[in-house]
Amino acid sequence: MRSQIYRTASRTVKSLLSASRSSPLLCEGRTAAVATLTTFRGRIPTVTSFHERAQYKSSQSGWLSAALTLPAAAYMLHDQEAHAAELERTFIAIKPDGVQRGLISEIISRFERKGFKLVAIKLVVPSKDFAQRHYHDLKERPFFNGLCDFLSSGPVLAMVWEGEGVIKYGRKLIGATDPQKSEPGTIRGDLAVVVGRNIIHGSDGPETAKDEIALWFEPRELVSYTSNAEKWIYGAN
Ligand code: IDP
Ligand code: MG
Repeated sequence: MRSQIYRTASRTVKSLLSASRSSPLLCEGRTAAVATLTTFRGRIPTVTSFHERAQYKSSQSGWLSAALTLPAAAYMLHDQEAHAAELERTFIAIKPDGVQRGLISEIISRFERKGFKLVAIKLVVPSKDFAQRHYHDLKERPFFNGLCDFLSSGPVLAMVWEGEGVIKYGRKLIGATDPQKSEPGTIRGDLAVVVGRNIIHGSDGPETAKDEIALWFEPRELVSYTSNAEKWIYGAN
């Protein structure tokens, strides 16, 4: 009897989750379900992006009551989705030199193979003004003008990557600013020679990650999804 209730409840939650996947109008419900699962497990709901937070807030009450009627299912289901909602995001860009040298797939594959998840990507030619906004914290440096000229000189591959510790570890994958000092095995260490052509940018902390993602992407360009590999990438024994 108990297991039958669980199966029925489980199917109901599953179908609600999959319906929300197929309809953008329902994605609000899915985010709320994720937040609800986190609540139900006795943890503080941590929903990372601001638009997810807004969605959670606007639809919280309806889903909370639904979850109360589906306790076992809500407890068991989609653990990885609850986890995914807590993961951090960073802004990574392949600069014009990396794009022109045909290093896009090489760089993406390093982040992908590590286990990080791509949640936004686009090829853009930034204006000089945009480049100046991106590098605003370097405006007093002598190379600022040349740096902004260079960033706006051709296509840049702008991306957002998601994963546990992705901001700090993304910087490790990238290597030191000056490729002469980057360790072999890092992107700059393996693929670049001088600081003025170091092929890639990565946010250097949580605040810059948030600001840079907001500068380069509209919230609707960030795609929240569960990757099949997540249950093999995350877990504790
Ligand atoms: P980061 O890219 O490793 O975060 P930052 O100090 O934020 O390094 O500098 C931004 C970019 O400015 C670097 O990636 C590099 O392209 C460029 N840059 C930094 N220092 C120099 C320099 O001394 N000469 C020329 N360009 C520089
Ligand atoms: Mg920097």
